[in-house]
Formats: sequence, C-alpha cells, structure tokens
Amino acid sequence: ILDELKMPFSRAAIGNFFQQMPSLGNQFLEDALLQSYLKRHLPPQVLSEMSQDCKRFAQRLVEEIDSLGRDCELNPPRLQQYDAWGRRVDQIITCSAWKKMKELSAEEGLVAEAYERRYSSWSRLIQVVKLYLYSPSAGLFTCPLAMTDGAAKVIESLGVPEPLQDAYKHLTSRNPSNFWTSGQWMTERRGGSDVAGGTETIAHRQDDGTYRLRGYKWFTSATDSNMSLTLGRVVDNHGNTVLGTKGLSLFYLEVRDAEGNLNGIEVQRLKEKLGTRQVPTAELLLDGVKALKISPEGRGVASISSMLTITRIYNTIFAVAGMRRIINLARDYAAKRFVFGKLIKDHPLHIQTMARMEVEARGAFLIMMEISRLLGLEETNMATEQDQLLLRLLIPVTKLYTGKQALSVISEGLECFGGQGYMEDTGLPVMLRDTQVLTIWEGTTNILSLDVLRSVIKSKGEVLSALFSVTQEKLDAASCVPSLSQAAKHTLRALNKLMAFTQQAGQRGGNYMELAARDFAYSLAKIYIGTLLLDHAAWKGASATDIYCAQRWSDQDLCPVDTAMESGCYDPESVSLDRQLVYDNSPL
Ligand code: UCC
Ligand code: FAD
Repeated sequence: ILDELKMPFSRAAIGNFFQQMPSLGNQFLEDALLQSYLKRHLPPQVLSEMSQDCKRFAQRLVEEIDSLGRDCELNPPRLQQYDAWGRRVDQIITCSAWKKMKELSAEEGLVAEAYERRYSSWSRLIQVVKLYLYSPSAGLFTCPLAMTDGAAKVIESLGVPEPLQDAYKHLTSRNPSNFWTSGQWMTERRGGSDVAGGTETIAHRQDDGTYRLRGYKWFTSATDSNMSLTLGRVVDNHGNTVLGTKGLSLFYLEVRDAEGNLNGIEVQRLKEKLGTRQVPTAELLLDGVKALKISPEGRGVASISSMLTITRIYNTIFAVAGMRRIINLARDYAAKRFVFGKLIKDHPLHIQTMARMEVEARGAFLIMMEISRLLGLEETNMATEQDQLLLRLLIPVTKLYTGKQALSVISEGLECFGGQGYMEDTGLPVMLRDTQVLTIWEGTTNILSLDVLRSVIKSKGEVLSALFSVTQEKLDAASCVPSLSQAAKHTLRALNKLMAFTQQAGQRGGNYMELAARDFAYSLAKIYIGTLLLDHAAWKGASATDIYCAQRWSDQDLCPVDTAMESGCYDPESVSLDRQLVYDNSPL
C-alpha cells in the first residue's frame, strides 16, 4: 500500500480515489409529498393496504426491476425481416428483460388495478402511484402499458361489446400468460397532429361484417403488441370515402393470427430514434388487415379520445416520475461528492438549484394526482359535473406542462452530476433522451394548447368556470392561513388577471385566442398548480416544507398570458412581424 501511495500512477494503479456512485433507495418511503398526499386523502384502511404493497413494490424496483430497465436500454429491439431461407417473417426481436417487464406488469396488476376497482374511486389513483414508482425503472415499458390501458378504456366506454370481451379480459389480466398489450396506430405520413387531414388508410367491408384495412402507418410504438386500435376510412359501395374527421372510423385488430402469422401487416422498418430506443417503433404497411369496426362510422376521432386521455396521463406520470428520480439520485450524490473542501450538499448555491427543481417536481406531482383523483371519480360514477369539466380541461394542460418542465428539470439534474451526468454508462443520459419525446407524441405542446381551447369552446366556457370557481375557493381558504396569505393573494391576483384576459380575448376576433393558446395553457397550469400547493400546505397535517414550497411557487409570473398580452404579442400585426423574424434572410 505504501508503494502505491508513493507511485499512484503506475501500470498497476490508476489512482486511489473512486467516486461513490449515487444509489437508489426505496422510492415510496423517500417521497415526502407522496406520503403526505396519501395520508391526507386516502381512507385509513385503503392507505394501510396500498402502502404495504407500494413499499414492497418499491423494494422490488431496487432489487430487481431497475436493472431490467437498464437491460432494455442496452439491448434494444431489432427487426428480422427474412428467415434464413428467404421467407418474409418480420419478427421484432426483443430482449428477455422486455419480456419480463410484460410478465411483471401483469403480476403487479399495473393495468388491472384500475379496472378491478377494489378501492372504489381510489383505484385509479393507487394504480397511478404504482406506475409513478415503476416508470423510471421500467425501460419504457409504461409506453405499451399506456396504450393497453387506453385500449381497455375505449372498450369499456363502448360497453365491452361481445366481440371485444376476450380482448378486454386479456388487457386487464393479472395472469402473465394471458396478458395482452395494445398499440395505438393513428399517425400516417401526412399527419400525426392533423389526423383527420392525414389519414389515407381505407377499409373495405367484407361479407362477414369484418373489414380489410389498407394503408401505411408511419409511427407505431410497441409494435410487438398483441392488438391495436387504429383509424381508417370506410369505402362505400361506389368506392368513395368521406374526407376529414367525419370520414374516420375506429378499428380493432389483432396483430397476429392463432398460428402466429402477421395479420396482413408488413413491418417496413424500425425507426431510428433519439430516445425511447427500448421500445420498437415501426412503420407498417397494412395490406388487407382483418379488422372490426368498433365505432359508429365517422366517429373515429371522438371514440379514440378516451384512449388519448389515458395515454396523456401516462405521459404525465413519466414526466413527473422522471423529475422525482433525477432529484432523488442527485440528492444522494450531493451527499457523496466532496469538492472545494466540503460535500456538494453543503454548497448553498447547489442546494438552491436543487430546491428549484424540487418545487417544480412537487407542483407537477400534485397536478398528476389531481387528474388521477378526478378520473377515479369519473370511472366510478362519483364525479360531479364540475369534476368532469375540470378533468377535461386539466388533461391537456397537465400533459403539455409536465412534459416541458420534465425536460428542463432532468437537464438540470444531469448537470448536478457534473461530467458524470453526461456519461452513458452511468445510466443518466438516457433519462434526458427519453424525456424529449414527451412534448411530441400524444400531441405536441401547440396541439394540446389548441385542445385546451377546443374544450373551452365545446363546453361554452363551462370548463373555465369550473376551474375558476374551484381555484377561487381553495385560494380563499389558503389566504386565511397566516403563513400562506401572501402567496395566496399573489395567486388570486394572477387568477383575476387570467379571468380578465379570458373576457377580453372572447371579444377579440381573428386568431387572437389561437396565438394566445400556449401562454393561456401555461397560465392555467401555473395558477392551478400554485393553488394545489397552497391547498396542500393549508392542510393541518402539512409540514414546514409544504408551506415553503407553496410560497416559492408563487414567486414566479403565474399569468404569462397577461404579460404577453400587455406587450402586444397577440395583436394582428405580430403575426407578420413574427413571420419576418423567423424567415429573416431566408429565400422562403
Ligand atoms: O403518439 C402516440 C404515441 C404512442 C405511445 C404512447 C405513449 C404514452 C406515454 C407513455 C409514457 C412512457 S399515439 C398518437 C397520438 N396522437 C395524437 O395525440 C393526435 C394529436 N392530435 C390531436 O389531438 C388533434 O387535436 C386531433 C387529432 C384530436 C384533431 O382531430 P380533429 O378530427 O380535427 O378534431 P375535431 O373535429 O375537433 O374533433 C373530433 C371529435 C369531436 O367530438 P364531437 O364530434 O362529439 O364534437 C371532439 O370534441 O373528437 C373530439 N375530441 C376530443 N374529445 C377531440 N379531441 C378530444 C379530446 N382530447 N378529448 C375528448
Ligand atoms: P406535425 O403535425 O407535422 O407537427 C410539426 C410541428 O408543427 C409541431 O411543432 C407542431 O406543434 C406544429 N403544429 C402542427 N399543427 C399546428 C397548429 N395547428 N398550430 C400550431 N402548431 C402546429 N403515433 C401513433 O399514432 N402511434 C404511435 O405509436 C406513435 N409512436 C411514436 C413514437 C415516437 C418515438 C414518436 C417521436 C412519435 C410517435 N408517434 C406515434 C407519432 C406522434 O404522435 C406524432 O409524431 C405527433 O403527434 C406529431 O405529429 P407529426 O409528426 O405529424 O408532426
């Protein structure tokens, strides 16, 4: 040893210091806000049962599942198009860890829990908690689970008709050998946002009442799934189809037949993606796929919208759980890394940086729980009209906001590890890569901002009235708590500005509201999250950190739409000025 110390850099020794790596603890027990949220809301018996299960599951994550998730990243799927004898086989080959994820998802009831409703209206929220724990360790298996859950939801909303009963049982099974996953094939080459303008797939009715689909699906994730829901246009007796959304119907199909042969599908290629490499995402030629029409003709988009609700919630879960995971790893690391004479956890500027991440993650967590709670009420017929309106409005708001914030928090999180945060073999960079997709799939930020407007217009403003009245009520209550009154008043001022903006904008014509859509959605998110934080902090069981967190949230500009309106961002002339700015010096 003495020799080594004298000559630390020789062929036999590469130096004495090795940084201790961050380690993963029990993510259920370490999550202070999760614990206090559950304590506050769940009935004691339900809390006790689900806590035991989640504690066990979180330990299983540390001991078994987290490394399987890493294996999924290191052994991505590949496509074998031909067998040795030249036959077209189109096999998507996945690793054993990916297959194990499917088994354990069934065992743990990750989809089933929401449909068994053992815990009445809390079932959905309890399922979401388990998915939240699972998500960052799942090697992206929550992607197929999202679509599986979404497909079950569509089938349930159709009343589980006889031809879909088997599929429903498979999707909601706890038995690994019966459990099915589903795809969601909506996007074609012409459009993933503009599905109505982009769908070229046609459906010919057969004598037995089934349909044959022909088309090209441009993005199909988890293409190793057993079934899928997809959109197509029914061809009438004269060979015509109806254009636009009114021509789209929803179809159910099984990917393979009983012998394992593909059902009129050719896998053209697997996509080469920035992230989500664990998941096979393919381009598919549909060449006479046998399918069942499961929506009334022309009601395809409306019928698949309940799937969108579910997958957008899973998107949120992935975003919020990713923020939590990087923060928890970074705080562990900060207690192990020693620089400038002390641990980085003792450098106040580093801790301030992490505290800002923490505020973002806690806010996102509460809005995720809020939509899960509301969905649980709706699914057990316990939701009031106000709850239903809130849910419709908050789904796109939450998806778009948490997806964007996760990118910023996870990027900051990598920086917390310095250069190691950039090193592939730490398993950290994959978190950022995978997060980038959250703002694109299941509706981009702009498309979801426009969906917020759709929900406002369709409800004739009632979704906003519901949100404004719940927010007002909670803020009034919080302003009576001395430590929260300033933050509550600040949030109330933002709410009043937003209400005033809404009234004014309603009187403006043209594309005023379209231009304001993104800032409007952000204002809704910031104000409502601030309100949820205050509401939680006002609870008698709240901690000092709950109070501090609510105060910190309210420090920001909570109503960006008002700030941008004041500076004329949505005035008619800004459209051409923006265009000139973007295309400055461009030949276009
Ligand atoms: O991207 C994908 C990834 C799969 C992987 C899953 C991962 C999940 C996360 C996992 C984490 C690890 S799958 C593809 C996703 N594609 C989209 O999200 C499409 C984005 N585009 C839109 O959302 C557009 O807004 C469209 C397609 C919905 C617009 O279509 P239309 O046809 O132009 O829309 P309309 O005409 O406004 O609406 C048609 C009907 C209306 O109902 P009715 O006729 O009764 O008035 C709308 O109210 O559909 C209804 N509708 C909705 N209802 C439209 N959107 C909604 C909604 N969000 N909720 C309820
Ligand atoms: P476009 O619609 O061309 O959008 C381009 C840009 O224009 C975006 O910034 C968008 O916000 C903006 N834009 C579009 N319209 C408007 C508007 N009206 N106002 C303002 N801005 C607008 N799809 C499936 O169906 N199934 C899958 O399994 C699936 N898996 C995917 C997996 C991955 C990894 C990825 C990246 C995508 C996947 N998709 C899937 C496709 C995804 O849903 C679409 O890519 C997405 O919805 C965007 O559609 P687009 O690519 O056509 O973009």
